[in-house]
Amino acid sequence: MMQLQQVDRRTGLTKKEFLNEYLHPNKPVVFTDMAEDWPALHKWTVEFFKTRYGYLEVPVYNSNYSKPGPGYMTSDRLMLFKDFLEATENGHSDLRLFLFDIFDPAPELREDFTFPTVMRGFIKRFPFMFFGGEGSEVTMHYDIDCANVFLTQFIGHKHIILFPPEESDKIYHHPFTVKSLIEPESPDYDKFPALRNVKGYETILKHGETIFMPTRYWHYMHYLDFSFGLALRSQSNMNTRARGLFNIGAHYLIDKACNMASPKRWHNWKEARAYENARPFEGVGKR
Ligand SMILES: O=C(O)CCC(=O)C(=O)O
Ligand SMILES: [Fe+2]
Repeated sequence: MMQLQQVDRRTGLTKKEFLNEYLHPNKPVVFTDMAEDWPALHKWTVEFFKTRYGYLEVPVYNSNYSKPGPGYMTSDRLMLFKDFLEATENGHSDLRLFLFDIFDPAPELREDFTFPTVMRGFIKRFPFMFFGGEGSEVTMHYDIDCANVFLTQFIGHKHIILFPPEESDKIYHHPFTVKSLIEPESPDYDKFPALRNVKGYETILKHGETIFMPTRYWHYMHYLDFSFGLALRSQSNMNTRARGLFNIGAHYLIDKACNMASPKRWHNWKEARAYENARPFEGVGKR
């Protein structure tokens, strides 16, 4: 059956330890204290965002984001930030704010955190925020730009499941996309037999903790409470940078265009390909 090992949790991790034990071997880790000196940790509350930035119009997403059809990979609608926060902070709303660049309209918020010093190559122009209500899910994907991600958690808890890039076939990577078909919290081994042989990681991320997800790592997130996160991204080298650009160009455009032309057929074709790629991994470990 699917094997999930707990992500290491480290306090006081030095740069040297991080490079040797995590960045170079491409292994995830939770830093318990990377953000401990950030003003953001205490300052960024729901009230703070509502009163200071409630007037912003934000593009919100719901769970149609990953389903084939007109809602595919597009934002649902615009809302006032204040209304979005009201809808999600206590309720059961599947609305999410994804890759939210609040720092464009509110550059002063950049003073409230610092970029990690454990590696170089941070893309300082694009810190992003993610917001979601209790119960909302971010389906299994990897980040199209192939960056390393340092995601710091605020307020509530998030269950995170990760798979390394070399496990892509076993989790039914949907070709021409950065998506997988599986629901990792309730794996369906009849539908996806190769899943029995997959190995990954999991953790529950808490307020103030930062998870490092190496380049091209698959990630799934389940908001156990209302929470938000700040994602800081870095590019390790020219290779991953080039790969990211290729992904954005080829995959994204082809996928969008084919979904537009014939959503059902394109979805089915990708699904068939994902099954074919997983077939070699179905046998091993079967009971
Ligand atoms: O926290 C989230 O809602 C999603 C985070 C994510 O996918 C990312 O940081 O790449
Ligand atoms: Fe992501």
